[in-house]
Amino acid sequence: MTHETPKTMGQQFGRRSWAEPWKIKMVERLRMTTREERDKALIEAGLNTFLLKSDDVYIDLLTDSGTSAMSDEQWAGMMLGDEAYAGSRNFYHLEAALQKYYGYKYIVPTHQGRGAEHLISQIAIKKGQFVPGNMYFTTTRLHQELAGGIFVDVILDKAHDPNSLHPFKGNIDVAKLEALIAREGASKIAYVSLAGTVNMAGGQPVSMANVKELRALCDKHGIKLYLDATRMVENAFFIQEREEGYAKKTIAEILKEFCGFTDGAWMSAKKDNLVNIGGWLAVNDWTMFEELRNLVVVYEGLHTYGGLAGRDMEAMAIGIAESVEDAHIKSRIGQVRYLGDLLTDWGIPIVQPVGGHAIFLNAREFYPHLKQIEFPAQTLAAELYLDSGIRSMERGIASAGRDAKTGDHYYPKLELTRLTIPRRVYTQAHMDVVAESVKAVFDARGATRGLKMIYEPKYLRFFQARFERLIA
Ligand code: P71
Repeated sequence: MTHETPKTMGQQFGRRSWAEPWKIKMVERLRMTTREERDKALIEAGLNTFLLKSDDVYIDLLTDSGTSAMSDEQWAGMMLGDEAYAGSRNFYHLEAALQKYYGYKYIVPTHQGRGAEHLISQIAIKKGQFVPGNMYFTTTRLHQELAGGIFVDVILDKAHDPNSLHPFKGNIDVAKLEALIAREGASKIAYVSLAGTVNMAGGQPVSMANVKELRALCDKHGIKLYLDATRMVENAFFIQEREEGYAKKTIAEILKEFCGFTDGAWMSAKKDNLVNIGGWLAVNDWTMFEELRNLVVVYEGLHTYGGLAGRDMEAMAIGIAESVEDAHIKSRIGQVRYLGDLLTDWGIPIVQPVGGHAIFLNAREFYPHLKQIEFPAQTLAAELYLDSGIRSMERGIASAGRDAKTGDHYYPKLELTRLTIPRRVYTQAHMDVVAESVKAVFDARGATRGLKMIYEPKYLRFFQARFERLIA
């Protein structure tokens, strides 16, 4: 019998190991389930992972939204909530943190990202105007459409190719944007909607060079440039790593420089900002701020709380400062990459290069025998849950919805199943369990059949849609 010397992960990769820049003070126990229990739970959920009870989930990779572990300092901050209706001290802490790290002048808190999207869309879009953006995000596009806008995807073509290794696949194709402006005229453009690390493209970053070029183009035509800053801190990491001249700058410096090229931003603080609930809007223009501040009281709450408790704003202010620490972001993205490296090495098709917040399994290549209308990504999410109790999220045809005019399904090029990694929550051992489960489902792929949708809600259908297995 041969004995192999066990090796640490670092040794296997020929480098020194690194570890998370935190230690665990409190744990939340997880429940393991049997395959029979999961089979029953999955059928009850209409084969939709959004409809599973979290008690039936072992490792929850549905989303990185609101699922972060807060630090002891954030929890301490929760005790310092000033729950005054107006002028809460915590609002001023939040305002100061946003001014310091993102650099915008005026701040409006909201209950979460879509609250902010609603307000900015209502104010900045006139009916019939175009909203060019770097790929759609579900809630962002819906609010733009509800405000009468027409979303136009102007991201690089390469972003739609899961195998392209372009380092900044989130970039806007400036030629596409110029063509739109030339065709429609600048007055028909509501604003340019730029997202840092593009979620639906696989968490792909935007370069500093791209935002500079966009600034110049927008200035030339008098068009506003607004940023979806939801995962902009993660975007800053990729600039530091990949863009010339940024290796020695800190994440905080890069973040502020990037935001400085934009007119304002909206945010789902449930991601980068390390809180379980919250969002914000920030702009530099006083008139725009006045309008936002006025509308927030209609839909969210007074402009110094925007639907949040004082304690939520305090946790956010502290989370913002923690989120821009270089050690934090290195380990956060390092963990995502670790899982991606395992899967890549095993020949499992994933979106390359690995992005900031998740691994996106390429369900088209995973199940080449399934048609897109048989919901390959939804099928893969169901199979993964059944195998091991891991919950992932469909990001393909079900998420894309239907064309509002023709009523036809959108058939997105990307048909993906997302394994989203919450921040500071799971360990390397959890990632190993996830990788092995994906491999087991991959090895059994030939026998897997697709799904049909048997219930379809009108808005954001993927949340509550129900499916049935197709019988061979
Ligand atoms: C994610 C989410 C949460 C989500 C939203 C819709 C469907 C499924 C899951 C939310 C984002 C986001 C970006 C780039 C705005 C929002 C909305 N992402 N922009 O990825 O990723 O923020 O959820 O706080 O309202 O799981 P909100």
